[in-house]
Amino acid sequence: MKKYVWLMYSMIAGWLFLAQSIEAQSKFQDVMQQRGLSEQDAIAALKVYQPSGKHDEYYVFASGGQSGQVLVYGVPSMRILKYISVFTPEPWQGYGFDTDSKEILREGNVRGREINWGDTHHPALSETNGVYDGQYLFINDKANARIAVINLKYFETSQIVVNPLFKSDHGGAFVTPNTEYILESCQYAAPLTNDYYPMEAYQDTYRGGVTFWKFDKEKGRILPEESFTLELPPYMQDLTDAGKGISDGWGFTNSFNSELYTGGIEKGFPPFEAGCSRSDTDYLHVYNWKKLAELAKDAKNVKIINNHKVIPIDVAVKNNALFLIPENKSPHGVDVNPNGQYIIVSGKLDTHASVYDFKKILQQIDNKEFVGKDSYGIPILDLKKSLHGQLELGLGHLHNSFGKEDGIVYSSLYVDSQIVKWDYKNLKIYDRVNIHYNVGHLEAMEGKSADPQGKYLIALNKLAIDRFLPVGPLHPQNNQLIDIGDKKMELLYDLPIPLGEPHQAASIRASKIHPEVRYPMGTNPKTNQPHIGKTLAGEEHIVRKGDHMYIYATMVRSHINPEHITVNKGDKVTMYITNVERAEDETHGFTIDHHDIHVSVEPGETAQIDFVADIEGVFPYYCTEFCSALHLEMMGYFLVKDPKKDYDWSQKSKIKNLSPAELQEEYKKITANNEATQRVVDALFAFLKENQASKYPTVNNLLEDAKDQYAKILPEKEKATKAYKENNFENAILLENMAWQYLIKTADSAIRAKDLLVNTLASPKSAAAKRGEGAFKEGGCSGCHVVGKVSSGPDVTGVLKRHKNAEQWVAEYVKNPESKFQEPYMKKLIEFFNLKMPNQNMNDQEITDIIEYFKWVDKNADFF
Ligand code: K7E
Ligand code: CUA
Repeated sequence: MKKYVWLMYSMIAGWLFLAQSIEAQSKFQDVMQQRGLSEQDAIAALKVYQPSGKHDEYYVFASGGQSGQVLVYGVPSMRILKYISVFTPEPWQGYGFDTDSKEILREGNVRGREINWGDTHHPALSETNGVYDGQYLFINDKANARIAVINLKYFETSQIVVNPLFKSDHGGAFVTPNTEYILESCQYAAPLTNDYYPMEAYQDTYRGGVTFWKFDKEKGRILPEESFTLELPPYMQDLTDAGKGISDGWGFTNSFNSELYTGGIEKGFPPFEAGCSRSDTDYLHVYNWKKLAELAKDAKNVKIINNHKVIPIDVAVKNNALFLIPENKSPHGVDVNPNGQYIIVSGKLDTHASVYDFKKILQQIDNKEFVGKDSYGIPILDLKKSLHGQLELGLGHLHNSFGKEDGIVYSSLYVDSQIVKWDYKNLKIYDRVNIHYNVGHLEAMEGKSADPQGKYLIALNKLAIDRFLPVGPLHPQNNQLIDIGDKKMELLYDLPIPLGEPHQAASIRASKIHPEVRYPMGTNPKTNQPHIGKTLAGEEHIVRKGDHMYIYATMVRSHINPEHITVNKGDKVTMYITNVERAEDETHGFTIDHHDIHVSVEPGETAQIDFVADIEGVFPYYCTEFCSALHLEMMGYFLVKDPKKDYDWSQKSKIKNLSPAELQEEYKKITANNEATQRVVDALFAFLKENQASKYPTVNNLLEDAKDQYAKILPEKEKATKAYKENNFENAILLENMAWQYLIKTADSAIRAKDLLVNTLASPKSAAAKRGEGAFKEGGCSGCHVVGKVSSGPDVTGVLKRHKNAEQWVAEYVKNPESKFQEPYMKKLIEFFNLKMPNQNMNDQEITDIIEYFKWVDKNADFF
């Protein structure tokens, strides 16, 4: 049995037949029965369930389809973690509502037109030597031919580039092995200029192509001025992949209209779908991007269209940088295998997958061995001579993703609604699994990198039909998790995607992603640079320059500074808001009512909003994240007055004043209350100091935050005392009240720091337990037993709870294992693990110590 399934079995086994777990066993079966779960369901549940607080092993970045966003979820739990806003405004994150993110969104304007959505298809992770490096994510917008860059340090979109030539794209984003270039191939051919040409001019003036966007990893930016495009015939280029390993330097793009068909259903012509699939073959485009990049440097090799360098077809051909190979009719995905030798083209309209061998392709190119030229003069290689082989997989083969073992690939069958596991070297099918329903892309973990991880696979299904509670005619899509860790694939879990059609996903080990938890104080997250409006606590101010008001504001639990902003009707308003928190996850949101404004300000971030105060009135503004117990009080007033008007009002209502004696009474009450709170805070600080909280960065951030708040108490108290001495009891009370607020904020952060610290620190081991741990490890026990895990022997956690008179039982067992082998429970264990525990010749002291160690393990079981 493979390790994974076996581990699950042993966990279930733990429930089912470990001694003294009869109660648990019946509980387990009760739940299964009540919920109508089969044993297979229960195993699947155990494989995906993550207990609260446990993190997933993989990140999956799925395109958000028509939402123009990127979806982030964890595997195996399939818990959704984030929607990254890319081509579409997203109010929670303030994307498209604050000035800096609007700037990025507006970089994506096409020919001056604001575009506020995208059709995202293919996310790609940045690579170093063909392996994912966890730094950047790229994604295309098919509808408007754009590429976006997402910085994985902050999970924020940092750049959008518009293709200057293509009207739509599909073969993007795909990266070269060191992310030198991001490849974007055209989909629907059109004139590369922005001019009109009639459909009859299709063959002469419509073109496709591949754009090579130069990427600067240091800066995290695409450099449009160093980017270029290879012109291609109007064959409707589809998907693309960059070569790697032995095919590094080359790129591959398939297509589906070698017929150059132009449709015209309304004129009585057969529709596109018929005309584009008439011929038996289409073309796989093969090009040498390294050579093209060299060519693009010389002005004589390029023509400039829309301010962008284009290498014409004939220049590429003359320089032996562009070739065609026939491929079975109307194929779809093209995927280069991990070492770069094989290129798999999916059949789509043909039941066969075609495996091309790059060595064979290169040999023909080197020998100038061509079967002819297409009508644009591009040399054509022989299909048979280029193929390693073909294999019949089934109907509607769309995409491929590589497994961990050499030669293993998983493919999606759209029409058959299946995933097939097969061997592209030996051309053999190993397994099939039915999915629900109509799968497009699929993603085995890191399955498109040079270092695939296998283990899990996501099927990105188009249809969900009956999978979920009905929500009207528009259904969610369905991403299904499949266990591929064993010989047989096994469907585990359904994740409804209520957002758009997530064509493709890219996955990566969680250990490779290192996002920041806060910004350096005053950062503009869109540029990663200090913001011009950076404002620290104490620096808040408002300045007028002509009719332009500049507001430098801060947010911190639980106030916004300033709290009153008065402007004239018609004033331009620029507001800079800095979240001066240092604590993790202390985000504040900001809105001014009736102004279509919302920003999210993360700790350390400075956000900017710009608007015109064009309506008169009183507009509350407030924090939109429930950030502390005093969150509702985190507000202020934006007042817009008309300078031409007189505002007439007189004070009629009066607040009833308290007598001095009553005020003094209230003052006493609040100071007594503050002293009591102070004692709580002192105890918290003492605990944190005693347990060296400052040694743990995350705990320390919270502690620093608590200290920040704490430092504000004394000045308030001094002012309060002074006011009291001056018999200004009213103010003294207000100031003590402010001191109390800071005490509460201090306590809030300190309590969180304490909880975290307690969780971080398991209880210390006694001397005996320490010796026991040594004996356990050196005595050979750890060869079979791993604390917190079933390995080749059972988990020792809980061993003292599993047996009657457990300490004595364990002592006897370690001393003389043989003596217990006949016990029914032990018989089962031996049968299950297929192992008998050997006698390690421990002495009595060692055995006593080991039992002490086990006690410590049990006590701290939560930390393992
Ligand atoms: Cu097959 Cu756009 Cu990659 Cu959808 S594409 S499925
Ligand atoms: Cu800040 Cu609510």
